[in-house]
Formats: sequence, C-alpha cells, structure tokens
Amino acid sequence: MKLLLLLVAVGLCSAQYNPNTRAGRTSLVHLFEWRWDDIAAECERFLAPNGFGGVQISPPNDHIVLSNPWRPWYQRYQPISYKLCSRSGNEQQFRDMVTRCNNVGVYIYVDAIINHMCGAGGGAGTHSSCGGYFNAGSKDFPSVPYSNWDFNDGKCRTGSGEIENYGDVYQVRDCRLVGLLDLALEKDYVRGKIAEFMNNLINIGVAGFRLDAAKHMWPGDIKAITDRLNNLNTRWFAGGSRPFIFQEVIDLGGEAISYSEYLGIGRVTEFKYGAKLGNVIRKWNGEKMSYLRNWGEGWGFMASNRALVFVDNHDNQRGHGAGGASILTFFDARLYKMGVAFMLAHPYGVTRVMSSYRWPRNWVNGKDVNDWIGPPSNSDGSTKSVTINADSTCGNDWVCEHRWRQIKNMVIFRNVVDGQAFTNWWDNGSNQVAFGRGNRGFIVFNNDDWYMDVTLNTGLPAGTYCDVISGQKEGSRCTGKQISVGSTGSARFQISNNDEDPFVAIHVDARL
Ligand code: AAO
Repeated sequence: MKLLLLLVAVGLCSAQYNPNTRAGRTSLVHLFEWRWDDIAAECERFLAPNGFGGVQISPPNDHIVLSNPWRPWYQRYQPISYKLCSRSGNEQQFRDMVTRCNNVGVYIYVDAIINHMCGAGGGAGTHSSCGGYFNAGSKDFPSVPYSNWDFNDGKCRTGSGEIENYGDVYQVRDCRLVGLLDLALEKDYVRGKIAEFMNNLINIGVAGFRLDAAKHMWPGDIKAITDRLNNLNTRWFAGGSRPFIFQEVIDLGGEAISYSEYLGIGRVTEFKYGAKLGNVIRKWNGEKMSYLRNWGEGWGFMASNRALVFVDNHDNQRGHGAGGASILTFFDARLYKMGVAFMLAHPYGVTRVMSSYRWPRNWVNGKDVNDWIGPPSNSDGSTKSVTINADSTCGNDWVCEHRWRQIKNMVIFRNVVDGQAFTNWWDNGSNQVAFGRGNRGFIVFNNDDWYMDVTLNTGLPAGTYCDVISGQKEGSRCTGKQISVGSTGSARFQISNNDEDPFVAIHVDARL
C-alpha cells in the first residue's frame, strides 16, 4: 500500500514534465497568432498526418486592444479577463479547435498570462477583445473581478513601481514588468481565479500550459496554483494525467534568479540553447560545429528531462526577451534549417518548432523598429486566415516554417529515432559533423566552406536510403539524394558547401 501511494505521488509529480503527446509524437509547434479555425484545420490536414505532437497557441483569453501602435501582437500579453474571446477567435471556435485537434491526437498547449493584467497606462473603457469595461488606472477588472487590492503595488519597493534591477529578486517578483499591473499571487482569491481559468481550459481539453513570465512570480505562488489544477480530460487522456507545465524563465547566467528555482514545478525554457546554437551555426566567437559533440548538459544547460528547447521564439525572433543577433530565424533560412535540423536530430529536451508570420524587419541602431507589428490583418483589424498554396506552402504572409520540407521531415525523423541513444559522433575538427540515433537514423552536416566527401559508420541496417532533406520518399521512389549503407553500416556522404541545404538526414522509415 505504501509503495502504491509512493508510486502515485511520484506519478503526480513527474507528470508535469511529460508533454502528454501521443506515443510516437515528440515535437510541439508554436502557431503564433493563428486563428482557432485555422489551427483546427491544420491539425487535421497537416499536423496529425506528419506526426506533430501538439500546438502552442497564442493567449486565448480576453486582452486589451491597442491603437498606438495599431494592434500590436503583444496586446495579447495584456489580459483583461479570463473569458475566452481573443484576436484568434471566440469561445465556441476555441472549443471546436481543441476538440478537432484532440480527436486527431494533436494536443493544445495554452500560453497562460497569469503574472499580470494590462499595462498601468492601458486607460479605461471597453477596448478589450471581449468588449467588457475595465479601468487600468483604478485597477478595476470587473469581468474577473479583480480590484485595487489584488495587485502587488504595496509590496514593490522601487520608486517607479517598475522592475529597475534584475539583480534584486524582490523587484523582479513584486514590481511591474514593463509597466504591467502585477497580480498579488500570494492572495488566495487571486490564486483561485487563476486556477479557475486554467481548470476551465483543462476541462475543455487542453494538455498543458506555457507559464509566461514565470521569473516574475515566486515559485511557491506558482506551485500553489498548479497544485490546484485538475487532471486532464479523460475523453482524450488517461485517467490521472497531469497538465504539462513549462515555465518561461530567461536565464542566460549572470542574474539573481536561476532556472533551478522552478524545476520542482515543471519544465523550464532553456534560453541558452538557441542563443548558443545560433553562434555555432553562424560560426561567431570562434564557435564550430565540432564543439557540439557534448551539446546539452555538457554546455551547462539544465537536465534534458527538464528542458523545453527552441531555436527561436516569438520574442527573440524580433529582438524582445533575450533576443540577440545570434538568434537564427526564417530570415536566415539556410542557416535556420540547419539549426532546427540539429535540434530535432539531437536527443536533448522537449522540442518546439516556431511558425511565424512575415513582417518588414527594420534594424535601426540594433533595434527592429517594426518589432511590434501584429499578424497579417484585414483593414478592420481582424487576423487574416492561413491560406495553403498548391505547393503546400502558406499564403497571406504566414511563413509556416513547420511546413518547410526539411523541417517537417526532421519532425518525423525525431519521432522515428525517439528513445534511441546519441551514437556514432564524427567531426572533422571544424564544421563538418555527423551523428546517429541508435540504429534508426543518421544526420550529416557540412557547414565548412569546402566540399565534403567522407565515409562514415551510420549504425543503420544495410540498404538504400532516401535523404529527407534534399527530397523525401514518396511511395517507392526518392525525390532527393540516395545514400547507400553497406553491410557494415558504413556509407559515403558527399555534400557540397554550395548545396541548397548542406546537410543530409536518413532514417529507417525512409529506406527504399
Ligand atoms: C508592451 C510595450 C511596453 C509597455 C507594456 C505595457 O512594449 O513598452 O510598457 O506593453 O503597456 C510582450 C512584449 C512587451 C510588451 C508586453 C505587454 O515583449 O514588449 O510590452 O508583451 O504587451 C523579460 C521577462 C520575460 C518576457 C520578456 C519580454 O522576463 O518574461 O521580458 N517575456 C514574456 C513574453 C512576452 C511578453 C511578456 C512576457 C509579458 O514572452 O512576449 O511581453 O507578458 C533580460 C532578462 C529577462 C527579460 C529581458 C527583457 O534578458 O533576463 O528576464 O525578459 O531582459 O528584455 C541579454 C541578457 C539577458 C537579458 C537580455 C535583454 O541577452 O543576457 O538576460 O540581454 O534583452
């Protein structure tokens, strides 16, 4: 009996680290600013057939509507209430999306904004996505309801009421992050309102949450909220399944708050991952791909089974939140595909693929002055739908990185090699590297400025394989390069530094 209780307890705790994705599906995709109707369709027509595990969605709840600048994407990071009407759609559309995605085994992860409400300068009126009245000046949010005493201002000890110094843990947790009204999460009432919001989403059928701005909340307060969360809806999930939790904590080192304070609650975003990988792929600061031999914990990252990783996110692709020049994005497509492929081939962490919209990036003195621009929109401010072209790319300025053949096929690669060890590393001491995943898959990169012609041990069974980067297996034919693996497992790889994509990936499901 004691053992049983212990097992149940361990199960309850450890489950918050488990993304709850369907067996054989390993990656999430962030469909940034997509409408619920488009996500539902994408689950059915593309994500499920290609083995995606789930979708991180933009915040689904009532948010401020801003006019200066005009309808920026970040208005959704300024909650007005926990009603489910947002720029992406209304509650009925939200429920329809969750049901349709869940029914095809692609689960929904909500970006939960629970640290704060809108900016203190957000004014008064009904300029919210659900259209209800609020007054930021008097801290009155009747649709929750929250009022003056549900906020932290009394606790914050800076003159401005703002976080002025990230070296002071009290300021970071008790003061306003960029002017956003900071909720008093130690109050039972506030915790109750947030838990009610999250439990409503769980009951509708979501599988987990990204906790926005987790660094700005005391770990004990977050724990008090996550402890109140229901198990997942048994219409789609096994009884006793806990919601997946991953917390946005930016820790590049050198600040008073460490990611490690949050590991008891759930996974944490590993921001070093994209920043360092960008430097390596760009060959900046003397970095080389050969140094990736011990990528992961060997680079000072958190434990793999606690990390949520990504090459870029919605902030740092536009210079917000620890965005640096090294971050790879779709703007540098050739390097980006290499970075994403490396991430998806490597066993470290739970992986999240970014899917963006295009905007006219314009760097002026190290800042993108167009960093605020919202999703492709009609003149009335409504978000444009994601149209699909004949070649399966997206229209209306949706980039759809997740649909790029190289990225989509690497999502499949990760599923095929799931659970296999990191094996058969090879490098030339420079930027030509290769590694395998047990006897299931093998990947080779040439990021040097010269031709590569090597014979390597792949660990794969003998046969002819189709490279899933230059093409893919379609029926019994291969639309890309073919790689022949001999009886000893060795194969010859020839990759020109001028190839459209200077890397090759093969796996056992792409054997001809
Ligand atoms: C908007 C306006 C503001 C206005 C406000 C209220 O832009 O001018 O005052 O409304 O009216 C998003 C946007 C914000 C926007 C906000 C609300 O990015 O521009 O403000 O919505 O609409 C910190 C937090 C992190 C946060 C990040 C942006 O710790 O949680 O800032 N990310 C999340 C979301 C994000 C969202 C919010 C939070 C708010 O993903 O989309 O904001 O809901 C250091 C610290 C980090 C800190 C950054 C801030 O990073 O470590 O914790 O992130 O600074 O830039 C080097 C260092 C690195 C450092 C970095 C700075 O790399 O090594 O540690 O430099 O870039």
